[in-house]
Amino acid sequence: MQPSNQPLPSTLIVIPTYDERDALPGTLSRLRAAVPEAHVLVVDDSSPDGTGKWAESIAAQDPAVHVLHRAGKQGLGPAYLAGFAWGLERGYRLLGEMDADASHRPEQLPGLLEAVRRGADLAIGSRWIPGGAVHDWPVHRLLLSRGANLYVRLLMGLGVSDATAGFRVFRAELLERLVAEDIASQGYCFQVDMTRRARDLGAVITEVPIDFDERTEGASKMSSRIVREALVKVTLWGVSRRAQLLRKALR
Ligand SMILES: Nc1nc2c(ncn2[C@@H]2O[C@H](COP(=O)(O)OP(=O)(O)OP(=O)(O)O)[C@@H](O)[C@H]2O)c(=O)[nH]1
Ligand SMILES: [Mg+2]
Repeated sequence: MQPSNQPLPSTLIVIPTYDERDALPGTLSRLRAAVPEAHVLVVDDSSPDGTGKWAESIAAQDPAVHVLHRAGKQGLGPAYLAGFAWGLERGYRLLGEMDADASHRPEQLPGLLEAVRRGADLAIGSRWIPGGAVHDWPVHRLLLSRGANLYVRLLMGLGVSDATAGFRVFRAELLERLVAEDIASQGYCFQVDMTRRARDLGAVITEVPIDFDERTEGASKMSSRIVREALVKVTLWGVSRRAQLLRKALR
């Protein structure tokens, strides 16, 4: 995609962290180099390994870096919602999200920002469209992600190939409407939840191909609880959507 040469509207990238002391420094410096005009908000859930303290020391030197501390580990969804509310209150017009573990390449963020500047309300960095790729993932993770996305697609018909992706940019107008809703999803399914709600609001959703790298530092926070939550919620959302469509057809 060709850059449009327009100045970037005020942009905030939200990075949720829990015990990412080893991974965050590399991600943050790559992000600041790749998109220097964007501000960054680290949302840390009182990481025992001192991630929040370290981020605070960077924020003290770099006015583009901010830190939001939360009382304890409360899940990805609530961390994102708190970060988005923080950014919307301060008037940022483009709000992005990415993982701390460099699975999302900061150098590919400009492509997502560009998609929103060109008209999308939500740009999703997608592993599962042509041009997208996953590097060095073990087979069980590949199967889990592909299987989850297939399940979401069959059940929910979102029209999105990578509904669980956590590399995204939202236009503030859309995000304002989304955070006003009652979103209780905690883990992976938070991403699916935001996608289905955006779709229901009539948002323009664009997928941009990305490379996804397996984390090389720190440990995954994925758990069987997170997978279970996603399975139950996606099934409920899918069944209730099908019932809605059926009721409409029978009317
Ligand atoms: N603030 C906050 N951040 C979290 C929480 N759980 C996960 N994160 C962060 O969310 C991002 C994604 O978590 P990961 O552990 O990388 O999950 P994942 O990408 O699904 O799993 P891997 O691919 O195995 O790394 C990382 O930046 C984590 O530090 C949480 O409860 N609170
Ligand atoms: Mg990860």
